[in-house]
Amino acid sequence: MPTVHMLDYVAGNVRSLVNAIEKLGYTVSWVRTPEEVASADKLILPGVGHFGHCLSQLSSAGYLPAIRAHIDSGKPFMGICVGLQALWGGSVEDPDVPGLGVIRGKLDRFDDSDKAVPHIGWNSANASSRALYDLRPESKYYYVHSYKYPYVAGELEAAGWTVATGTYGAQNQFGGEVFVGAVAKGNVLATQFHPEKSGVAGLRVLKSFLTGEGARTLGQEVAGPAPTGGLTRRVIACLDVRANDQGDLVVTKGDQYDVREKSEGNDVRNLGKPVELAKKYYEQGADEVTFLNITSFRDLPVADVPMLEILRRTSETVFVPLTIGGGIRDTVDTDGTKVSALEIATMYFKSGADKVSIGSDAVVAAEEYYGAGRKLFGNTAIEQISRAYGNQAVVVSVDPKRIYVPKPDATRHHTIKTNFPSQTESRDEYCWYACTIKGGRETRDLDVVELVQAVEAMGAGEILLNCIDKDGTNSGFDLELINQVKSSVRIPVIASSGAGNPQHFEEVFEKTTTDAALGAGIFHREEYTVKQVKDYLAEKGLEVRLFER
Ligand code: 1PR
Repeated sequence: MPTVHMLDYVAGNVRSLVNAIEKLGYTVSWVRTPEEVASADKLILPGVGHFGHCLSQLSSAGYLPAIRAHIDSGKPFMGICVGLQALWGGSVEDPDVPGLGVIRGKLDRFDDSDKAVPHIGWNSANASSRALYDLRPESKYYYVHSYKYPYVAGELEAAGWTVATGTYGAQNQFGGEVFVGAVAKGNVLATQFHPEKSGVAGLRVLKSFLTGEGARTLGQEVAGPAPTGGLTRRVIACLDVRANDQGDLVVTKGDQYDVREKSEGNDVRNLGKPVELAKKYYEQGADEVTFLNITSFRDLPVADVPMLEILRRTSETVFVPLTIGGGIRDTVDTDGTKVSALEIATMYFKSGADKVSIGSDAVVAAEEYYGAGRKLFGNTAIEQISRAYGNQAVVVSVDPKRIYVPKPDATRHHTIKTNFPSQTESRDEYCWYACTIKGGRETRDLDVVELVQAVEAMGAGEILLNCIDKDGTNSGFDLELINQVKSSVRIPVIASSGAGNPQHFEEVFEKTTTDAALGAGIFHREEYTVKQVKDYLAEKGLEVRLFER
């Protein structure tokens, strides 16, 4: 099998990239010293996390001259995500750390005054009728980044680059920021998006690089449909996983978090096998797949080996982002060894996860944060994992439930006036959302606004917003909850719990500014496919990623 060389310096999920390359019929040979770069023909620089972290590591290990020499020699080079950013002279993310300087200028940060940052999701890479490694105007690619090179028409082109752009923020009245999604010149290709996470469209780009076809045709004029708009509405399929009474890991689904059948025997509801279902939803067009190990608070990390296996096997066939949650916290193993949340997360990233989701531990950390007068000590799971892997890799899963009060000053918590008063005699019209831990088993004196603001300060990159009252009810998302949380943070929010039909997805995207919507039972019970939901959204004029084979 032909070989491609990949730099082995990076923290994060490179397993998916290796899987994607292998699926295309190539093998990966790891480059572990600067000297080995010289023996590479095709070289890939993957990148996740901070610009400064990535460039300092490359620099201190002595890689930068070797990479420059590879590029100058005319041999194929591809940079991905921070691997693209490394081509520039620097980034405001880490102003003191220089980049490779192949392209003049400095990266800046997306403006978060009018939109969520990081920019997470499927966006265009529009090369304006020029051939650029099989990028297609109608396709969407998966991006996850806070920093970008702002596109100025003609600037990079004047230096010989062919450029593809994306636009973020165009869906609101402020207009969008146009950024560089991919650049190529001669032997060099770099993508801000992750081709290995961009489904069929991304695999085409990788193939075009590996076969050399992309370099041969670069810049030629191509006819094609008009490019579509910016960021799409993300639809996520979620799989709650736990061992059933026979000890097999199954996908289950609760009603307000109760996953046991109401019938005799009271078994754990079994809705299918995790790896098979994940593949099915990928093939239906799911934009992401999330696994939640819902009984992890009982287990030790070593007992999570089956979850690692699920991730490994899923990442061989599913080329969209994978999130894993459950049990990510500092813990002590059976033999007394301390295992940090960071170590557990690392196991998951190495097995193919792109993001980890933290539930109970985030609540405890937030309580400590407020207890210490809003001070950060750098030692929480969220801080440690986001420092090592970037904040885009850390999701906080929130399990709130409504607590009704007669008037706002009846509690110290952030209340809303609700259109759905309590069912009690008092018909209370105000409520706050209490955070819970251990899968809803314990309710804490912390409200959802306090939680999301604390975890944003700690470096979480995204909120997975469940709602115990709505979970499994098929009655639609809790729009009031989503609006309260969206107005409290700048990071993206995934709406979850209650999806029962495609109209509910349309409603949550139209009536809130949620960044993504997640469904579980609706897909597991085969009431609707992911494709049906997305086709419906498209029919209603919402931007979605089209289904590609
Ligand atoms: O606390 O860090 O160990 O993480 C545990 C994780 O497991 C948390 O993310 C928590 O949300 C989840 N979890 C724990 N118990 C349950 C349960 O159901 N008994 N599942 C549970 C939460 C939420 C979504 C669900 C949506 C949509 N499930 O995954 O799929 O509510 O459902 P729907 O579309 O069918 O309404 P830690």
